[in-house]
Amino acid sequence: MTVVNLSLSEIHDLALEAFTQNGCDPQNAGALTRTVVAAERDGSHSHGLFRVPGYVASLRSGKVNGAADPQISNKSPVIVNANGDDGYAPLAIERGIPALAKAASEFGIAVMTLTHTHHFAALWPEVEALAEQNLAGMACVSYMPNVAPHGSNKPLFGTNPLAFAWPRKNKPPFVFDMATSAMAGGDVAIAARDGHSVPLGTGLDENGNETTDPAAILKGVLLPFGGHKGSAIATMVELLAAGATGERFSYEAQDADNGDGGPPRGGEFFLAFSPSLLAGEGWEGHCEEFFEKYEAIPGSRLPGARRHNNRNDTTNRAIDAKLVATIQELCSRPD
Ligand code: NDP
Ligand code: PYC
Repeated sequence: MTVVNLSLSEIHDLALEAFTQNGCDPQNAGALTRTVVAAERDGSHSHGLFRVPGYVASLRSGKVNGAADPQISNKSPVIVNANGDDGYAPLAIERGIPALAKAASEFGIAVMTLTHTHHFAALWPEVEALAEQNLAGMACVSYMPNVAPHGSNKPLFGTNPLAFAWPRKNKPPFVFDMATSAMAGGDVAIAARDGHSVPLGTGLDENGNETTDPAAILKGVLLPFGGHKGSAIATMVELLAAGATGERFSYEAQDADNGDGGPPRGGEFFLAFSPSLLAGEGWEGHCEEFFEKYEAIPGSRLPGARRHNNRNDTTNRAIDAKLVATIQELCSRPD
């Protein structure tokens, strides 16, 4: 693969231009660009610039509202709704998190439903934003069916990520953010693009046979991580992201989607709670003892540590040259 080396500021300018030239107003373009730059900064490669062509496709098709004006309201003191006005998720999330954090800090626990949005990004930015307010946060989102329930070869679930963050004093939070498929769809697509194989167990080809060929899996189906256990968690994500928000299950999202390659409309579920109010005084030190024990175990590392370490790297990022050329082309809007 040929790469070009771009600074984070060049990545910012490239993404911002692509969004602005394709119908995003400054607020939506700004929020989307922040997620793309954060992903490239942290090394979340399948959810940074790689997603820009998909974002642009849905702006051009008119499926996603580039001038969305998300509205935040309370259904009860501890239930916040962020209605995204059919735009991309990042602006609605940025507007909704302060209301969710305020409710969870005051009452100990709160939820937020995100509706009328299109989610195409990693989830760690939203749970880390809660941890920055000294709250624990959980978020999950469904997609379109490309993952088969355990024991079958018929897609029903999206890759349905689940993210969780726990605040730590003067340290980056503990964070995990994972697809509930054996591999995120974006990583399978990148492996196919780069001609790499994937581990057996990632997915099945269109005849239902196990394969290490990512291109064959993209025509077939992904498998949940961890067999029946991952399948159960993927089901929970469908129920939280669609059942509990009133938004679309993955199969409903696909039925309503125009197939432009960008993300369908769907929901996201957030839970935030205050360890300080739940556990009381001394909770931080108590948890630090646990983290110290964890990190002292040879061979272990905390989820999130790779990304947080990448944040200290201020050097240029190596980006696929073909992807950069594609995005540069997308910056000129067709007549
Ligand atoms: P990974 O399998 O790469 O990582 C999952 C989690 O495990 C991360 O928190 C990671 O931390 C941690 N981890 C990885 N290796 C280790 C290790 N050796 N020891 C301890 N922890 C480890 O993520 P996925 O491929 O499953 O998901 C990638 C992204 O795709 C996520 O950000 C997800 O939100 C996004 N996604 C978004 C979707 C959407 O619909 N919007 C759908 C599906 C996925 P670290 O990051 O520090 O390596
Ligand atoms: O990587 O599976 C994925 C994905 C779906 C939507 C955004 N990312």
